Amino acid sequence: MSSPTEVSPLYQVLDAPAEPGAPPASPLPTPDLLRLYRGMVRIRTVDSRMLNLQRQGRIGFYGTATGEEAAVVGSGCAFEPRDWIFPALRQGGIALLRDYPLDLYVAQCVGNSADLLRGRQMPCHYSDRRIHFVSWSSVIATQLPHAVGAAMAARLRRDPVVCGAYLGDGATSEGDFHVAMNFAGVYRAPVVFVCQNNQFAISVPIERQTASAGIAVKAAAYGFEGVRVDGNDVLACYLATRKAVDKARAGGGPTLVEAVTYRRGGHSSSDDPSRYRDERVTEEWARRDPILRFRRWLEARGLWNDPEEERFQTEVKSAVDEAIRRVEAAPPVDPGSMFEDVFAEMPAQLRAQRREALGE
Ligand SMILES: Cc1ncc(C[n+]2csc(CCOP(=O)(O)OP(=O)(O)O)c2C)c(N)n1
Repeated sequence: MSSPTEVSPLYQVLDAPAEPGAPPASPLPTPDLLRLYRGMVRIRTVDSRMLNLQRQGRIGFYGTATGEEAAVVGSGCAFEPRDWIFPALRQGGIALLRDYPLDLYVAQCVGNSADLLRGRQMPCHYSDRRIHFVSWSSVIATQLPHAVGAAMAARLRRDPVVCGAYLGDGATSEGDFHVAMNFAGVYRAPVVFVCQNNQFAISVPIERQTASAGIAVKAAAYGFEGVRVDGNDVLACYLATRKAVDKARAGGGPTLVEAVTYRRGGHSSSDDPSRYRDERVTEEWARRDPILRFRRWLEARGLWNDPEEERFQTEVKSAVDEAIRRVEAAPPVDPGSMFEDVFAEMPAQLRAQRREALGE
């Protein structure tokens, strides 16, 4: 049982000592291991390209998951396609794991007529019911009661669906976090909360965010289990979340998974973290890079090598470049479309506003 003053040990798999005399066991079949690795490389490549687009003024905003890819991809792969994901800012990589077309991912950030959301959302607010991925609202933690509500609805319909409720450490200071945790605990909702504790909420460090010993311990107050995981260990993130998802699906109620990691970049493209933190700490975390760590693990087992790496990197880079080229060739959103999609039949005053706006 975790204590409120003592941080519980991290669950780790990549660096866990092998059983004496036993051959190194693999916790997953090779295609699953490679899916995790490729998923992490893909999101790092996409993030870096999208941040460049922002710097060049081609998109307005972007938030990367750099250094947090194991938490995103490890937990994201633990849910099944029928499960619903309620992300926060840094989980766009889960949409890509669900085979979301890169064109739609890029188009959401560009916000032109190729965008499914018709340019109405900020970048990094992907949403598509076909992949069971619900846009967050920008307002921190509001997605958590939504996730619990959707999980309850699924249970009432006897639909064996689990909801993934994603949050950052800063979201734990919001009322919505506590409302969602309490409701989930009381009704044993089939939901898994995944907190990417990247140590910062913009400039506010975790020590100023909570007086408890980490985040996972908070679950105890709501009557369910919290687990503290090495968030830079993709296998630990996968296995801990998978266990929680299986438990939720079997009627065992919610779990809070805390993936302890570090936000290596700025909060978003609008932030300069060197203004408020010691970047030597960032360099230390870079040495625990989740992608390199897993690559070494795979290479030691003969499952990955330099030529494979080069081939995959080239493939992803050219796929992203192609997607950007196609999306940027699309025309802007039709201004008249801003009056659509709220009312089944447009009321008279809206029709008048539309005529005025379009000069008709
Ligand atoms: C209710 C609310 N308060 C403040 C903000 C401004 N804001 C945007 S992101 C952010 C920090 C979020 O930190 P965290 O939850 O740790 O997630 P991270 O971005 O670090 O992944 C804040 C305070 C907001 N969007 N909504």
